[in-house]
Amino acid sequence: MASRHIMAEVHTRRTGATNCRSPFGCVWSSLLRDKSMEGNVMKNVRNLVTALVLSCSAVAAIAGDVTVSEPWVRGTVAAQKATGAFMGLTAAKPMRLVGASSPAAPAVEVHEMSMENDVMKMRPVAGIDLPAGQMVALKPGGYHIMLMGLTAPLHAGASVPLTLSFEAADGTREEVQIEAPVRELAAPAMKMKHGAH
Ligand SMILES: [Cu+2]
Repeated sequence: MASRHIMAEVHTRRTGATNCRSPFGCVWSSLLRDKSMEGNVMKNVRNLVTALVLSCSAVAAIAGDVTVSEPWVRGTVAAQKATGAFMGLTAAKPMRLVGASSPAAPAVEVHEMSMENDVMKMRPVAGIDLPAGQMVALKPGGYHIMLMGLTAPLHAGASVPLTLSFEAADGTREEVQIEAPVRELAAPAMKMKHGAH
């Protein structure tokens, strides 16, 4: 069993602003590109950006055989006890997401949402198969990680630690720890164009 935490910079450097939801990550990326920014200004912002770019670690974690991309958790209102976590999962070899846990919720299950007789239904599944090299999306209306019994409301700006458990075909387990940023409850499910903010 391996448990690794991957830092922001790898991802930021790899994918740049196009795949980065964090506005700070965008600042970082544009600084990398903007060679005209030099001297004191650059020095001053560098420290700031170094700190801020850590927020980008939420965007992707690459650990062992599974890459987690753009995780996020839907924000909640005061009395709401459950919400969903969403992300892209890409496995290097055939793997299976078999479970998850989080300090934010005592019960965490892998769920599937589907239409049954014109009604949207949600049910726990034993796992989600991840074919080699193929991104499987956990998204609203489909697979998701259900956080139940939330101890506190989740607001944008916060992030939720999640430990994802994967199982390989030979039965070996692997855990990946991520931080999923919270998006406002009303946040659109669709990916926003980067120029929008
Ligand atoms: Cu659910």
